[in-house]
Amino acid sequence: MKSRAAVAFAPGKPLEIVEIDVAPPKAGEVLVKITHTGVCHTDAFTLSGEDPEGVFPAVLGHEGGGIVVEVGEGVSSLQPGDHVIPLYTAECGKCKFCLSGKTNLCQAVRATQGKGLMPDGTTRFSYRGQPIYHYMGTSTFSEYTVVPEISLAKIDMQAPLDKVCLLGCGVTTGIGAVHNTAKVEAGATVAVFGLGGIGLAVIQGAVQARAARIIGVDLNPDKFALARELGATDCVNPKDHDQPVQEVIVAMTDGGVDYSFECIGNVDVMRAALECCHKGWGESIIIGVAGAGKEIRTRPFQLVTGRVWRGSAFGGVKGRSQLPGMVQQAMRGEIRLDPFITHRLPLEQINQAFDLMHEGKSIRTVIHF
Ligand code: NAD
Ligand code: AHE
Ligand code: ZN
Ligand code: ZN
Repeated sequence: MKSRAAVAFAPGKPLEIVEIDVAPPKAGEVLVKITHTGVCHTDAFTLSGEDPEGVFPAVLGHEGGGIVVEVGEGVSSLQPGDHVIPLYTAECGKCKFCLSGKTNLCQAVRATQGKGLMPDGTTRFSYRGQPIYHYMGTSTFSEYTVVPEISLAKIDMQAPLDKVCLLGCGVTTGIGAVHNTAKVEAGATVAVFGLGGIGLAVIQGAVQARAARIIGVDLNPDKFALARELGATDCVNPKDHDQPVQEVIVAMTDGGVDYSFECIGNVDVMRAALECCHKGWGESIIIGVAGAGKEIRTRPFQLVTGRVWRGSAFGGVKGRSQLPGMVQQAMRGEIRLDPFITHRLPLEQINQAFDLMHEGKSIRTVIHF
């Protein structure tokens, strides 16, 4: 079938809106009509050419919501008409990772997914007879996409897809990192580096966890008002201080925070986020994605003296079993999505969504088809 899609033909170039061909779903696959998709910084990261797994031409996008159109052979858990959120972290329920009880990082389709391919090693997208790669197993920047059954969370049909699409990445990642990865407890002190969609979702999670103090850090002071509205108790702009930001936070918190979250993808900030943690127990969670060749560093003494470095992918959330419940929470108002949606644009204007992000003017732009 034909599908309107925003195609990344080459790194560093704007997306091109073209009509691509989408082949029918094969065994274990599902054809989904995407109604809405957010634009996450990770899409921009991969488009920039910094992602070691980036392959071109590709249909990017991984924060979408849509409706099942057709199921392939053997698909039993979904049928046409079901509302779904595509998952870049699948949940097969059978692999060593799924069965470990220790991680959400199902590996059932991860190897082919990282190469921009469906599990059988081929692609369902083409343009003028040439293959187009998938992205993160989701490719939500196409009106029609093909996704493995195990990479779809079935959600309440009453849920507004134009909002809950944000649970496909940003909001779930931030909230999940607080509860599943850090396990922030009531009364804790928290620092959040980067106040984009991910950092603001961390703030929301920290409020749910009843953290006593939530310190937002950003170089762009325009981000502070919404951070405060969502529950940040303090906002720090490193540019306002002569000392390194970690020293500023240690001084503000009688020795450091209990938990910090890096929501930028900057390895120098990752160091600052670790080093602003309290001696003996402070934990720093890396959420931001850093480019090819980047490495983190600190003095080992920081870890010897009890600080902990962890990472979090999709907030440690198991998508098929846990995302439907988060959608219900959003419908009950227990997870707020509206504050994240600063812009709405049609697919044809998706490049503007990337511009708004790079200019620091948006939190999330939701694209409609
Ligand atoms: P965003 O662009 O909306 O927000 C980033 C924020 O960081 C901006 O407000 C920016 O002003 C601020 N910032 C940039 N450099 C800074 C610095 N040196 N000091 C302080 N603030 C600084 O991005 P986002 O969509 O919120 O994504 C944030 C990061 O999280 C990206 O790296 C993205 O790839 C990553 N991410 C990871 C996961 C995961 O599962 N691990 C999921 C989603 C996004
Ligand atoms: N492809 C990159 C890594 C990208 C990455 O870390 N992705 C996050 C999700 S970002 C969503 O906005 C993630 O979940 N990673 C776990 C996984 O299995 O990909 C690289 O460095 O190669
Ligand atoms: Zn994302
Ligand atoms: Zn699995």
